[in-house]
Amino acid sequence: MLLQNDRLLKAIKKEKLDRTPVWIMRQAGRYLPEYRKTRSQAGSFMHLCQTPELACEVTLQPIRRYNLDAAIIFSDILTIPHAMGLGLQFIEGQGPIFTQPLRDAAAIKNLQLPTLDQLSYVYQAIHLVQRELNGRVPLIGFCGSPWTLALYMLEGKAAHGFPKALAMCQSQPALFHHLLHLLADAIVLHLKGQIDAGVQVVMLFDSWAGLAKNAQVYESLSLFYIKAVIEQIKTYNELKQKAVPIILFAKGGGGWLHALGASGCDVLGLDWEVSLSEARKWVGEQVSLQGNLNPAHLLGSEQNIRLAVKELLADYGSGSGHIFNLGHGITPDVPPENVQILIDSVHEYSRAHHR
Ligand code: 1CP
Repeated sequence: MLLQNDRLLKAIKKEKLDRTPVWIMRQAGRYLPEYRKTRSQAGSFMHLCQTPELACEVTLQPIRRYNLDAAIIFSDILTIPHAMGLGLQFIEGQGPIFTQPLRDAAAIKNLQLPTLDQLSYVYQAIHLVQRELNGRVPLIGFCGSPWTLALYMLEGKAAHGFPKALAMCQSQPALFHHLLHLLADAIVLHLKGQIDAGVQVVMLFDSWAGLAKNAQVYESLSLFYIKAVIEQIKTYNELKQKAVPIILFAKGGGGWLHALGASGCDVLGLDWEVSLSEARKWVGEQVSLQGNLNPAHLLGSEQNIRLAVKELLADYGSGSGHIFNLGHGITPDVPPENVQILIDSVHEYSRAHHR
């Protein structure tokens, strides 16, 4: 499919651009009234995810409203554990909960890879979105990293610090590695399914990278498996004569930039604790950078949002290789008009950095 707007792909390849591309993590979400409406019509978050027409609708909502440079398929990283039988539910005000979390060795040993069939609602949604987008902007597919998924599956829910999961990681390392290995295979399967359905970019969310206690632990428990996933996606690209690039977002991974940059990913997504100019010095030759405005800036005044955007663009400096984004997902309390201000200021101020 010929893309009318290929700024994202050009920034990934560090090709010359007119301005910096911009999209927003969790751009389809509760800050948008149209999302809240579709969400309440759907009844539950899972029904929204699993009904391709509804998932397509909410994927397109931010694209209709704003001049964004990418769409991201509406789904969740926890659909893989759900397909593996953990029973995902979203309880208002509490976030995700599994009805069958992994509580013992037997549960982990009995886990099976999901089938493509169990996740086919995601691929159907991708087909619908691509038909509607008709090349307007590229579509991003995604998965969680093995480490981040393992933490949720062992904990059973989103819990501060994931104490149960980390205790299990300490006490039964071989079993923990068995789980990570299986998850890496499941992630490869799901990313291939999304590539076959037509996404132009894939993204891996290592949202809990920062919970690894040091670089060595991160390398062996998270990055090792991420690299295996990246390697297999690259081989798949060759096999299918495609060139679907990989974005790796590692929240809290600022201490291991060098290792992240050498992971084989095409783009490194950063949270706001890292300076883009510092990151560019460390890894900027190997990869492009995505990020990393603190989402809290979107709660400020117009003047402050514009200033924050200007400063961030200046921090990256001139030339291609930067994709403007937040350093983490947009929060539900952000006024939608502030997102417009952010996008307009990226459009306005970034041109000077591409002359
Ligand atoms: O009721 C609702 O509407 C729930 C809010 C919500 C939304 C909008 C959840 C529950 N998931 C999503 C969609 C979602 N999740 C997308 C959609 C595409 C887009 O960006 O527009 C994506 C990419 C995700 C990925 C995701 N889910 C991550 C990784 C990104 C990140 O924020 O670090 C994680 C950690 C999850 C788990 C999850 N799902 C939902 C929530 C509230 C959470 C986080 C739980 C926690 O705090 O640990």
